[in-house]
Amino acid sequence: MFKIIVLFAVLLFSAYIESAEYPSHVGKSPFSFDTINTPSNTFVVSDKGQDNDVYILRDDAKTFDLQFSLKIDRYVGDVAKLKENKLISDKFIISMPVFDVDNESVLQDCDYDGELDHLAAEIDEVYFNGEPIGFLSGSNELWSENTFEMDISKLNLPTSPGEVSENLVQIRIDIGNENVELSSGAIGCQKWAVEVDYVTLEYQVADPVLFLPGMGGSDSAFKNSGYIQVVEDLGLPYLIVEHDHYPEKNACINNDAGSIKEFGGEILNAAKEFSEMYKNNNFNLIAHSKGGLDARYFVYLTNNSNVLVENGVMDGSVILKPMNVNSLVSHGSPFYGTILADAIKFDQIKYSIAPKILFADICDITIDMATKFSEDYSFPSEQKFLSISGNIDADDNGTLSSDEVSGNQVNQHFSQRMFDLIKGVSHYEVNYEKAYFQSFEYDKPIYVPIPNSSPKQNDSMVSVDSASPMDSNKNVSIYANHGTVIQDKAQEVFLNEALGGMLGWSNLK
Ligand SMILES: [Ca+2]
Ligand SMILES: [Ca+2]
Ligand SMILES: [Ca+2]
Ligand SMILES: [Ca+2]
Repeated sequence: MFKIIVLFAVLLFSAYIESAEYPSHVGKSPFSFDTINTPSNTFVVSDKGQDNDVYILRDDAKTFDLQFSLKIDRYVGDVAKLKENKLISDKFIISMPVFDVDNESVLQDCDYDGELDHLAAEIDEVYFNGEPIGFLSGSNELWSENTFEMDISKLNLPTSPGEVSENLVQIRIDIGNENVELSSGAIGCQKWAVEVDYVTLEYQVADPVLFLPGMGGSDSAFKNSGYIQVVEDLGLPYLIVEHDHYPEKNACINNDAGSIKEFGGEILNAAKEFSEMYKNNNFNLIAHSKGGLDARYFVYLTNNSNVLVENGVMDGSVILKPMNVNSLVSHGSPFYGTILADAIKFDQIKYSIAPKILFADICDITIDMATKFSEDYSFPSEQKFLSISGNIDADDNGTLSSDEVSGNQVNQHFSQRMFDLIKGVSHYEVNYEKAYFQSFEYDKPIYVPIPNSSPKQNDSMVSVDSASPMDSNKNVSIYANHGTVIQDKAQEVFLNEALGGMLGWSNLK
């Protein structure tokens, strides 16, 4: 019985080892690489190659005595643009723990002729991608960390998604004694040996962007707004996560925020597919309208289901890292719903059938549903969240001019009606009165609009309050309607916060 338990324990333990996210450290140095950082596509490690962990002398038959291959599979974007925008580190760092770099010259009879020879101290020359970059330093019989800082332009990064680039660190051992003249007239002495446990290289870069459209899921709003171009100009890879179909569940019947969960799950699938190609695990999100609610659910999924994606290669093994969201920028997102959806759901406005058919998810942004959803799936404070809200009535005169509605999804007449509704009505109360259908008695709902205590600013579809949730780190309100809330003014706010502001996209170590 005891043996069986032990066997099970061994099986469980080995299963655990196999599910590790990167190969564990092998080698004698006291500084394991994962005490510095976890291996990934930006912290690349060579630990177990044929030249790792061997204590060897110079081999005169070889140009390089030691060679370490560091592979990068991540496509970071347009490096020149990233550099210009400070979204990639200017430098990268090569590090390696090395054993026994002897600093002192010695007198020793290397050619065994009975006469001492003057031998140089240990000089081990390091090369990166064929170029000499310096010498190892350390002490007799001790491990020492060696680091070399280099310009990012020297790093071989993949130039397209799917490519794997290679970087070579090579070392020539004991070159000071390669051509030393010995007392017998012979040339060269193999005096000093050295050992390298592992080699790492580290750089920092900002994360790709997922654009999350609002209801209808079309990519056209983001494309027409110029937002895509702004991100392209930063040099970052991106994807517009379109959804070209209606939600499977009709939110107006199910009442369970099902469409938000459905589209949140679709964002996760799209993100996984993107990661497979780009080998990134972190994302920045830019959402319009209901996309902000979908984003909440996607963030919840990544934080709670440990989705592992391929994130680098290490000595031939794939490194896995959990998918994660770095930041969210929302634009006119109805986090606490919109009275417009309530009015449509309760048939309190003309033509309410059409939007219910066109957008089967409209009822998930009713005030009660969206508010409960935003509370249930609150955004973690350690992830950055910028909310941008729109106020359509730029001159505050209560009347929407053609300028104010320009770029909105609906015409001036509808914009004004929706603006007035959101401005004036807080919510609907439902009373029931007895009614008859043929001879059946039933309770007929009567919806009573309850006015706002004070007029609510809005973008004609979503109020400023609803688009400025309690759990965002910062809210900025701009003069814009629901269509233009992703245009130039919003893009300017976004850029300020991404490059040096609270979103921290350029906070590279
Ligand atoms: Ca000699
Ligand atoms: Ca040595
Ligand atoms: Ca090693
Ligand atoms: Ca006005």
